[in-house]
Amino acid sequence: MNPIPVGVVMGSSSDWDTMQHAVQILQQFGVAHEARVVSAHRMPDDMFAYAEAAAARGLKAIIAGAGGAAHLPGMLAAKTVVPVLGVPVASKHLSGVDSLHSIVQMPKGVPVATFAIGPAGAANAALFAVAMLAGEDPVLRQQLQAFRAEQTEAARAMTLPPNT
Ligand code: RP5
Repeated sequence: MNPIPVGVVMGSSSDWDTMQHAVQILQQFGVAHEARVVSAHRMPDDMFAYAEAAAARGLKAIIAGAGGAAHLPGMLAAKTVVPVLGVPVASKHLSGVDSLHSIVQMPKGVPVATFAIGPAGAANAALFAVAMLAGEDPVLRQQLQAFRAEQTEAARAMTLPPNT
């Protein structure tokens, strides 16, 4: 496998609070990754270069987070056939609904797999990337199954306040 199968990119360092949750999951599963700021509207040439090189570099998935008029995931997807997993970052004025709509409403033909707004979406995008890689990696698949089993046990152990 390529030494770096997953790229995590975001439109601004201000997205890191959200996107770090994707990186944490990749670290937890021992999946090699890179994390970079690649702004669609402030670094359009860099964004195109990143997308154009992605397949040849062996990236298997690109997790892209952005907020507001969040065109980064869609524009990356327009320039590569490497699967793009989009994470809507919560924006100040519209709470990330703008980001979500910008990412999820891709016209037919150029898909972006879109996740929930905020940290849950970032973590789930990384878990999805892990699941993609696990298809050809039995050890990773076992790790993912163990992760799910832990969640199941944690939920079974949940208690409610007495007398409810
Ligand atoms: C987008 O604009 C970024 O993805 C970020 O969510 C938003 C605000 O960026 P900053 O003004 O904080 O750099 O491009």
